[in-house]
This record gives sequence, structure tokens and C-alpha cells, in this order.
Amino acid sequence: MLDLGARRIEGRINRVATETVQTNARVVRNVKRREGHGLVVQNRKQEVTRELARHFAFDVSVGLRGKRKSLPFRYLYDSAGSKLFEQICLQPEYYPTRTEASILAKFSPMIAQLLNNRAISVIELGSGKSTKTKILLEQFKAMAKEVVYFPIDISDAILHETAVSLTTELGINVIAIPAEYSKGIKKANKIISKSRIFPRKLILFLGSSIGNFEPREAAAFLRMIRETMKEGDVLLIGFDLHKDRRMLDAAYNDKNGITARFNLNLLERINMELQGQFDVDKFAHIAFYNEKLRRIEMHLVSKEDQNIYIAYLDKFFHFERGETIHTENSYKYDMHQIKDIAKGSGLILKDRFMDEKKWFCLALFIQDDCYQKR
Ligand code: AVI
Repeated sequence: MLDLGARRIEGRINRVATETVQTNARVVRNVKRREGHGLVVQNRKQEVTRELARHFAFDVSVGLRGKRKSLPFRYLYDSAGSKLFEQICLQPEYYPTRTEASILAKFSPMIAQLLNNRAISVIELGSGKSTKTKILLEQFKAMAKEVVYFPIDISDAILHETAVSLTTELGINVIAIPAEYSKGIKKANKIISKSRIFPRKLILFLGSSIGNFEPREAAAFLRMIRETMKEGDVLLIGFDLHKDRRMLDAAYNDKNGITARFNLNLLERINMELQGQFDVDKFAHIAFYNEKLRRIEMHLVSKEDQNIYIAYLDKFFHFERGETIHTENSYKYDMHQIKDIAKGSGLILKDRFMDEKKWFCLALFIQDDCYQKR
């Protein structure tokens, strides 16, 4: 049973969520009235799909030109790629997911205590299925904290599934935001300030996804988050740490070949979405730790000299035997780097939580009041 205060809060959240839905409904109704039935909505969807294809085509055209071929890592995550990534997380060699989950299981009471407000807004960037976040949300519930959870992800389908399961299993309020990170966090903030509920925020960026950014991009990303933070807000980020290179190499070359399929799926995506003619068997997955740059590099290597035609671009791309397409970096951090990156972004490292073997770190940041924008 909800007490009266909780009921009032719940009412306000529902009002905000319903207002958003109503606003959308009103827009759609007006459009329909003006231009006749759902065709407009459907056309809009097709336009968005075409726009995405244009961006993808542009990036492929630039990325496969010349000698040092590369593609942005975000294209690894179409629906097949996202499912394969879920399987990667379950592979015995891929330690980050289970290590981070074990840290959350051990330290979530401490993290919850650090947030001494009774009511908290939890914003998660790239929430996926929110499996690990559930550990934290369960802890908040056990400590009788009131929570509104804002998962932000680009996949509508996953958000819907997560929202339904968290609402029914934990009985918490979920406002799912389908968007990319910076738009999503701004939208969540707008809802929080509009409803004036749960102003204290916990922002989550788990899974060591920060490692997929170039260091300069990571710093810019933290600055973007910092700008949305107020006094008392807290940011929790998962960092994968430096370790024995054999362990790192194994994590990205699992014996079941799931990471290889995840990487090669990018060629299948080009075939499907841009009418490419890649023979996937003529490429191989490679991943290795680059000690100097302290990152795992993932590539697709051409097994022979070949010319590949991509119909959408009406272009051939030449590959020499042994030539690679660089598809992803995964940077590994140490405590100094974590402190440095925070300092340069106007954040202070307030606390850190690690597993006993120091494989992974959950770093907790607050904003630095004295930070001057450069
Ligand atoms: C999502 N990201 C943190 C993963 C990583 O470890 O860099 C992506 C991944 N690529 C291959 N395996 C996992």
C-alpha cells in the first residue's frame, strides 16, 4: 500500500508522463486531421529510416576509403548486434559484466546510504535491459527510498520491455526515454524540474561503455553530463581497469566465437541495409590489446585481395589481403586516469568501489563547485 505522500508523488509523476503522452497524441491527432490518416506518421517513420540509412552510407563511404579503414563502433549495435552483445556478456572469458554486477551487489547498500535523500531520480544512460541496475534499485527499495527511474536508450523495444518488467517486479515508477545520451539526459532533467519531484539525481553510466570513447570524447561526454548536475547530484560510472594482457585478449576472443560473430555482423548489416556484397567468410575477426595506447582494438581482416561492391553507394572498395577495418576500441583505465579525466571535466572523484582483484571500478563523482570552464 502506498502512503499518502507516496500517492501524491505518484500522481504527479503519472501526470507528467500522461502529459507527455497526451502532447504526442495531440500532435498526431492534429497532423491526422490536417493531412488525412496515419499515412503522415508512417511517412515520418520512413523518412527517419531513410535519414539513418543516409548517415550510415556516408560513414561507410568515408570509413572504407583509403588504406586505414575504420567504421564507427556504434554501427555494431543493430538488433542482431545488440543480441550478440548480450551473449558476449554471458561468456566465461568476458569478465566485465559479472565483475561489475558483483561490485554492485556488494556495495549497493553503501551507495544507497551515500544518497541520503529519501526520494531519488535515477537516470541511466544506455540502460539496455537494466539487469545490473536492478541490483541498485532493489537496494533502494529495501531502504524504503522512493525512486523514479529514467532509463535512456536508443532501442524502443528494449525500453518498453524493461519498463514493464521493472514496474511489475519492483513496483517503481519508470519514465523511459528513447533517445541518444545528450538529448535523453536533457529530457529527463526537464521532466524532473517540471514536476519538482525527486530533485536529487543519481546518474548511471555502467558497463565500461566509457571505454569505447576516445579519451577526448570521454572528457567531453563527462562535461556534458556535469552541466546537467546540481549540488548533491551524483554520477556513477563503470570503468574497466588495466590488467594482464592475456586476460584482456581472451575477453575479446571468446572460445564460442560470439565476439567474432558480433564483429562480422557489421558486414552483414552493410549487406542488408546498403545492399553490399561482402562475403563474410572472406573476413576474420581479430582483437588484441594495444599496450602503448592501453586499449583493446577490434578489427575485421580481409583474408584475400578483393573488390567489394556496395549498391547503395554504387561504389567498389578494394581490400588487400591482410588489410583491416578498425571497428572498435575499448580503453582500459587506471585510477590516475580516472581522476584526471574527472578533474578536466569539472568533477571530483568522491568514492570508488572495486572487486578484490581490482579488475573493474565503479567510480562515484560529484560536481566540482570551483571548476571554471576553459
Ligand atoms: C559495450 N562495451 C563496453 C563493450 C566493451 O567491452 O568494450 C563492447 C564489446 N566489444 C566486444 N566485446 C564487448
